[in-house]
Amino acid sequence: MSEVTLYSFRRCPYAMRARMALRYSAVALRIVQVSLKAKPAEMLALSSKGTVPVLDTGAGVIDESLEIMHWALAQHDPDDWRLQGNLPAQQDSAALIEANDRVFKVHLNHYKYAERYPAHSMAFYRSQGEVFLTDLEQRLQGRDALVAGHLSLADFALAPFVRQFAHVDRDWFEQAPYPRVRGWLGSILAAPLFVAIMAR
Ligand SMILES: N[C@@H](CCC(=O)N[C@@H](CS)C(=O)NCC(=O)O)C(=O)O
Repeated sequence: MSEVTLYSFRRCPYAMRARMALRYSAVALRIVQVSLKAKPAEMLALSSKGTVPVLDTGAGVIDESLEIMHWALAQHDPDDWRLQGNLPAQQDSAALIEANDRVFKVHLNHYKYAERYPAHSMAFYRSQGEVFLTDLEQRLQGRDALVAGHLSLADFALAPFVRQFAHVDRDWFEQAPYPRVRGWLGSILAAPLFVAIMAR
């Protein structure tokens, strides 16, 4: 396969998860760092909705991060991120990612930008997000991954968002009652894969 191109923004959690899957799959990749304030015309010509990440595979354009992850894993999936042959785990994974993207992400935004949502306090928005953290904490009982016995798609799809949640108030997160989530997140963020996709 010839080189594929990813339009990306370094700190965007959706772009991070796409970059992790693409790097893991070892496809030859050209990354174009875009400014969200001045998106390149070539990217908007590929996808008019104007969000990152956007992947140009040469055979088509994918402008949803989760679909980019699936595309990457279809190329190469050496550690079975797709949990092939385990349909219940695949369904659990899909539901967990959907809960992240549709519910936790909303609470994360409210918590992170609480001053823009004066209806409630920052602590209130944080407690809404903690419902999800509590689920993750329970999932990590007796294993080091969210869905299966090893890290898989959901772990990498969620980690950038949990990272953002943790970074809103690091002192709070360090003492919050989610020690397994802390350990899980810490090991993903310290691993060579994440370090590589965040390199400048
Ligand atoms: N559902 C999309 C969401 C992507 C998204 O919202 N990306 C943000 C940056 S983190 C973006 O590009 N926003 C447009 C902007 O800020 O102009 C995906 O999963 O790829």
